[in-house]
Amino acid sequence: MCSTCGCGQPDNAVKISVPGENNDVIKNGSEHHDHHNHDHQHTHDHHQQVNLEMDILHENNLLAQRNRGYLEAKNVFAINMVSSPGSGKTTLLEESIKLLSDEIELSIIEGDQQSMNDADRIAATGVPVVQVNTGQGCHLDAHMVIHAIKKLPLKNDSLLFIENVGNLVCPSMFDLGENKRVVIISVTEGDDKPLKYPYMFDSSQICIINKIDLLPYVNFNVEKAKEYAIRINHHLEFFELSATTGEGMDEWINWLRSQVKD
Ligand SMILES: Nc1nc2c(ncn2[C@@H]2O[C@H](COP(=O)(O)OP(=O)(O)OP(=O)(O)O)[C@@H](O)[C@H]2O)c(=O)[nH]1
Ligand SMILES: [Mg+2]
Repeated sequence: MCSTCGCGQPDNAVKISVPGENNDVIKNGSEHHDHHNHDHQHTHDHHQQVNLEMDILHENNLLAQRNRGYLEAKNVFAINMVSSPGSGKTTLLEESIKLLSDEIELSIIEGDQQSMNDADRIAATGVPVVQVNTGQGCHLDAHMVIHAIKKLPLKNDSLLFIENVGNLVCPSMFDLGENKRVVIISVTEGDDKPLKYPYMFDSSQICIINKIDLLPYVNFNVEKAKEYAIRINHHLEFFELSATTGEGMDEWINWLRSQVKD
């Protein structure tokens, strides 16, 4: 959590950038960090820490509701993509963009601690993208998303993908105002991930098992992974796919189409 993992350090600056344009810096990512910093005593008092965590999450939830209302008014369907680093979020986005951008207006928010790498990859597809660099932060929050949305040409009746910072822990606690949270695990990570990081699976509605092209080479039991995930959250819907070979992509793309139409 923020106050214990250190991701909300007071000197942390969040950068919001569009490839090829000037960058904005927003202090701390959230106003609440500033506010709480006034009387920060560096105490390890448990109650104070719990209160701080509750305040941070409460403020985030209010801002997420504001995002949700804004997106709903524009009929924008927003997806928050969460996973550990390297499970294939950006690759899946690149491939989904190729298959969907002719029929649906798309825009992307990229979250990473540093670099414009993912935003540059998305910009190469021609779809509008904003990069949020969280600095020491290990998750996006609703306030960062408000700033990022302001930089996007967000069209009515469109689809917004938010690629969260690669991390299976902290992003689970931060509602961004999305319609659906999609957790991705790749077969190189081990099939026990749902049991070890249950909060992410509990707070998601969709689970994608990616890199199935590598199944012959790794020790990953798809049925076991699904069974573990269902133990945590029996509402989860699954897609098994390979973003690089295209296997299983049709089902995922058809699901996206159906969500935008609704
Ligand atoms: N074999 C295989 N490799 C994949 C697949 N999807 C992604 N990769 C590879 O996995 C690596 C990481 O992919 P990314 O798309 O950058 O992963 P990410 O989740 O966006 O990573 P972060 O943004 O750093 O968290 C790259 O080398 C991809 O080519 C897949 O379906 N199969
Ligand atoms: Mg990425």
